[in-house]
Amino acid sequence: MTRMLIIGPPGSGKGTQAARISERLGVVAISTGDIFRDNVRRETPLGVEAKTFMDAGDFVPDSVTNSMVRDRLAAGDVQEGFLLDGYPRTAAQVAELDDILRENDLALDVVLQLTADDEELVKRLLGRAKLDGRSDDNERVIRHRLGLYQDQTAPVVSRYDERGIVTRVDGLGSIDEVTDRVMTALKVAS
Ligand code: B4P
Repeated sequence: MTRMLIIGPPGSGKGTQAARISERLGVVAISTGDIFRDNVRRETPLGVEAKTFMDAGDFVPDSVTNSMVRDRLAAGDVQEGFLLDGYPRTAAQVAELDDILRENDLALDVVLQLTADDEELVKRLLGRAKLDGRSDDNERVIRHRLGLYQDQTAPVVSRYDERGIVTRVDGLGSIDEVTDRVMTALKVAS
């Protein structure tokens, strides 16, 4: 059973690799970004609240995000393992996740960090913008999201580094190459 986080800057391949890891390890992947986007599409109260922040490339407030994740992790399917994609992104979210896991008698096995340089990230996200026109994939908003990652999410990785559970994987190269590296890092034959 694997309980893991995948962390990386926007465009590093988190969502892309999370889907593959989930399939290979047979664990449920939970992406906060996907849950928000689904709510935006369905125009739920959560989606209406999240949309303004997402369009600007800002984080959705911790209170909103934390209660959404708390509800999701209460579902029975996480007992067989899980992969959280895009959460936690702030110090307050780390504290909340610690509480949720403690209350449910769960512990994290590994935090996978994907790395890539800013120019490659911008290039990928502008490429995605041409294909699916995500409202937060324009250069100004992308650079803002990269700045937020450095300011708020890089310190999150340091917190897990102190606990000795971070595995870093180079996110450059083709999607298949990165998957191979990830699987090797997770010590699972790909
Ligand atoms: P996310 O959905 O997490 O968006 P993201 O950081 O851009 O990552 P994503 O998973 O989509 O992209 P990936 O790197 O896989 O968050 C979106 C927004 O939701 C946030 O800005 C925020 O507003 C809100 N949010 C989410 N979680 C939150 C939280 N915890 N707290 C507060 N707010 C939160 O892929 C990017 C592109 O690169 C794809 O087109 C892909 O095909 C391509 N790609 C991937 N790997 C590649 C490779 N090896 N080579 C070439 N291209 C590659």
